[in-house]
Amino acid sequence: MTVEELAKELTSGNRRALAKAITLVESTKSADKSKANKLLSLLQASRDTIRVGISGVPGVGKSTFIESLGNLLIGKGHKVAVLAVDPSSPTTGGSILGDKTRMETLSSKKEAFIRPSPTSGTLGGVAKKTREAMMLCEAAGYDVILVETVGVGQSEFEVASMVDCFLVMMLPGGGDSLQGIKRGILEITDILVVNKADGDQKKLAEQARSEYQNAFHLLSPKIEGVEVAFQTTSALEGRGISETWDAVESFVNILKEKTLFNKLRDEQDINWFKRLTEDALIERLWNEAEQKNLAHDLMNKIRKNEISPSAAAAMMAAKVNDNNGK
Ligand SMILES: Nc1nc2c(ncn2[C@@H]2O[C@H](COP(=O)(O)OP(=O)(O)O)[C@@H](O)[C@H]2O)c(=O)[nH]1
Ligand SMILES: [Mg+2]
Repeated sequence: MTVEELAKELTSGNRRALAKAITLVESTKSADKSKANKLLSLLQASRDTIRVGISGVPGVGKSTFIESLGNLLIGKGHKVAVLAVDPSSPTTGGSILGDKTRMETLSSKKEAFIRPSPTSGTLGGVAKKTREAMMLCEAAGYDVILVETVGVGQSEFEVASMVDCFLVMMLPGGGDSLQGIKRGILEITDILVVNKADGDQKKLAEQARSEYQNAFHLLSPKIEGVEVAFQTTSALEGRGISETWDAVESFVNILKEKTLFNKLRDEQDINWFKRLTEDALIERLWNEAEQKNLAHDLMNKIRKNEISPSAAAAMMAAKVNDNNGK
């Protein structure tokens, strides 16, 4: 299939073409990279979509929540794509594989597309593919993109920087719930959900929610005039899901009213462009033959205390400048 044919199939909503296209952009082969770029240039990704990041520790109920939310959204006439960013399982293809059993009804629906985490190494790599995958899903007509990510390492910050609305799921932790919250997370949260508000834990969940709410009052808002929403849910029993979606929609509507929605996406695109450019330059920096040799020599000298790191860096930079002048 040519890239043009793939683009056409994808735009017509063919899910297999979409899956194939994502595999293409995930590929690290250089022939595939140029095909992938061509494909992306042929596609028109709509901005009339909602991108939601869903984060939380493993076991908090993200996949169960997405199953419930996804079905609700399909009922409302949306087409839903679920992508996973899980740096903790680079070789198994992400925990979402196991999660597919938790998304059984959703994964069987033709209005849903579920994609496990890409297998490529580093987090930056994983998240990079996720941005491209998101665009492909949008070009294929999916208008709600849910990105599931584990609350481990940098992944949630990466995901927060590529979505319109960032939802953080918490367990009903009782009195010490605030200690469990990760540094920096409060600042990137748009909606906070305390899940598993059922059975014995219902009261605890309510209590945790109000504790979080109080803690957030002490912070200046992420966006002026936009308040964080707080919700308790039982993903298992399907309660609070609809209210949570209402909160997402009203968050997005406020962004649009304030003409921040497009600005936010523009900024994200520009930051992404910078990141990709930097990555490409760094790749060249360490891999171009002459520079590689010099770097190797300098590292040996540093080990033997024959040169200081800063002097070595100056020499390296001079070499790069020379090469660029050629
Ligand atoms: N009691 C209760 N259990 C839940 C709820 N949501 C998820 N679970 C259970 O918690 C476990 C982890 O759920 P999962 O969706 O895989 O969590 P994830 O790792 O965050 O994706 C599963 O056994 C779920 O059945 C909930 O709202 N209430
Ligand atoms: Mg999961």
